[in-house]
Amino acid sequence: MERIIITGALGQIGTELTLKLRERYGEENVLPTDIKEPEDEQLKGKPFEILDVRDMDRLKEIAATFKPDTIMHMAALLSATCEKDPQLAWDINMGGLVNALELSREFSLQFFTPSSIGAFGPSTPKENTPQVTVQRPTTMYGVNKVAGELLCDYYFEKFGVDTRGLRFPGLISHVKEPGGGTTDYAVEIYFEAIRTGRYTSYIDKDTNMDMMYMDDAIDATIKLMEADASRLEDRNAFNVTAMSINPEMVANEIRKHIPAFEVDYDVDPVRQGIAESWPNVIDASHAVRQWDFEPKYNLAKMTEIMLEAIRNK
Ligand code: AKB
Repeated sequence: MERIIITGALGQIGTELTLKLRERYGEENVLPTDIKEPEDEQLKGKPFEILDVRDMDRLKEIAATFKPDTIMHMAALLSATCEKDPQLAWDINMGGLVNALELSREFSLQFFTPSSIGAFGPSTPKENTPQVTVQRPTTMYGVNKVAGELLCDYYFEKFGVDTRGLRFPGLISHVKEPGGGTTDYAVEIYFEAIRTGRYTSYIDKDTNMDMMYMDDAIDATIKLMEADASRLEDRNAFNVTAMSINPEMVANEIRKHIPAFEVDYDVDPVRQGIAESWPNVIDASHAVRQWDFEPKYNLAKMTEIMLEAIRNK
């Protein structure tokens, strides 16, 4: 991995991934792309290309000029947005993925794309969800993710494309807020704790989902991409997680820093339904064994950092 194109670079993961990769591989070797111009000061005025991932001609034009050896395909709609317009979700999530994989085949690129805990469904074992298990999701996002995981395996087996990927849990960060996900509450709650001292959660207080601090997610992505290929038995869609938490647990942790913090609940049936169809805690032992996955942040450490960073904004 030396010259990297990133799709969906203005999203929650893409923004921090771009900054970290530029630091590590040099600004001239990382080309972020997205459907609109960047507004973030850290990305403005630096190399950037407008790209709708459904436009294969434009994707090829960018690759022919930039000459990458890697593509990190982050562009996708998240779970709650997908439920509002499933047709559009298929178009962007699957159309974009096929284009990025085809580009990798044609230009011999190393390839990364995230899957998600959304690739699991109500019939999946909820506790210690294994790497290989029942995957019958009931959301369009989940259908996209399962199909995507299989497609990535197919491109490796059939065409020899070096595809790699992680099943991300909810990701928590202070740099860029997510949009349209089921796990977004776990970011909003920190921002509201600082802004207003109170938060109304759309997810019920005792609904557990896997989560991870963004620094761990970015480190895991780079570690997997740089891992020795001969150690990778699973290759795509590795389960990764750092904590299994619910809104009440996050609220209690925030109260250690802001004792007057108040939380109430106005449960959204759509996002609550999605959350209940996902695992409570997944098993990340394959990632640990095959490429030394080792998250550094637990709820306490992450809460301290989130509150401090948002306060300083
Ligand atoms: C979402 O909630 O849709 C995402 C995810 C877990 O994939 N954060």
